[in-house]
Amino acid sequence: MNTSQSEALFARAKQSIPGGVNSPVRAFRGVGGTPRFIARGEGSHLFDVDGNEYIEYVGSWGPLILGHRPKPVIDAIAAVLELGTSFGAPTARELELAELIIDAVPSVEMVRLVNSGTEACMSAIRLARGFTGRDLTVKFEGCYHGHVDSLLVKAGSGVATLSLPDTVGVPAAFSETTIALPYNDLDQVEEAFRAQGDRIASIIVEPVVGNMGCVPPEPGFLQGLRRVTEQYGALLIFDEVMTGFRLSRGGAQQLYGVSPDLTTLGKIVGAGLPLAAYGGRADIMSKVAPAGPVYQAGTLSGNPLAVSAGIAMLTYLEKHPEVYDRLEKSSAELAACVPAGACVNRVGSMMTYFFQDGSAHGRHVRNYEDAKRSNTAVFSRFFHHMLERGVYLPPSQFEAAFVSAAHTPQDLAYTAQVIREFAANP
Ligand code: HOZ
Repeated sequence: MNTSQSEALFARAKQSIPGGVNSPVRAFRGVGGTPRFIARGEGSHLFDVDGNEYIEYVGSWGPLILGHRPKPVIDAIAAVLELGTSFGAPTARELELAELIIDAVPSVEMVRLVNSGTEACMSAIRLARGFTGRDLTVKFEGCYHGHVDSLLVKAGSGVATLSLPDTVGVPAAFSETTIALPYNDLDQVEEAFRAQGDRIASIIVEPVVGNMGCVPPEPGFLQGLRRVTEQYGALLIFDEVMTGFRLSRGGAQQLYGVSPDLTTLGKIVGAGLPLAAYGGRADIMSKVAPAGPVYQAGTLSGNPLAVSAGIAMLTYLEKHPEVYDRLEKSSAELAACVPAGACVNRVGSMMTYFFQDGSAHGRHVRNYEDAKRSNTAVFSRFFHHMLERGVYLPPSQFEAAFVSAAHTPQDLAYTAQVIREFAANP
């Protein structure tokens, strides 16, 4: 495969952009080699600057549930371009998107639009502190809630991929407001609350983790978090940036039947444009400025292009519930094909092949400790085997792959064939 253009661009990019990329995992540090510079996307396919074509399972890290350039989204953006790109004043479209979110996500009664998942999570934990008058946040090891200072403690995603110490540049005073516990371990949550429950403002959790690879909640875990937070008067925040509108129209909270106090959304809600949101109980959201005293603002919040894309996406998903059946079927087909030396975790259209030493079968990755036991050298070889054969997966063992409604039976059959060709030989 000729990658000379990507190589030249990457060498040049490293001179002017830290590490040559605008978000760390893109640099391929977790797998080695040269990141592909992308020229364009169409449906489930990516085309790089050297003219190579890939069936892809990154989907811009989650937003592209309908694949690249779905017509309703592209048409909506094009129509708004004629009207202006930013006003810094309210628009009717923002209200329309807010109402679509409230209609779809069971626990959300009021919502505030922001620009990124990081912003949404940062704002949600601040709001929880303001509402409860407490300072501490419980998070789980290997979960990633954006690059919020206090939430980088034991973080997944790029922090896990690069094995970075998670507190460089973060004052100890910020990290000390975070209690990091193992995912899927309710006993430790109960112990933490017994010790300092009167100081804990919230638990923030990815209800299905995507940022240490895909790790599902064990039966009773999310329900347990709901019970403990209620018992101690803390808030439960579901970070549904990845799972929102993906695992069902109402997200993981609808799938598992657990109602958080606050929810953060991103990715699909903006249909591939920079848009995110946080929302939840009206009595809590009413504390956000200017309705209340918890400050949060943004020049581009509710940006017309992003909002129009979000409306088009959410309207499409509302009118086409069969998308979720299709995603389930396609994803199950793919997950049935496990590469040599790996085991698979999947919930709906989120999945990860974990390369665990020894036999694949019967192993379960249920938390960050388990995920870290993966053989990243074998994962890298698998990743490059797939890439060379034209299948583009997330370039890290600690990220979830996403199936889209644009993946065709031919895409899936080809992907399965290439997976089968991989011989682990660790
Ligand atoms: N942290 C994102 C995935 N969990 C990666 C974002 C990007 O590199 O675009």
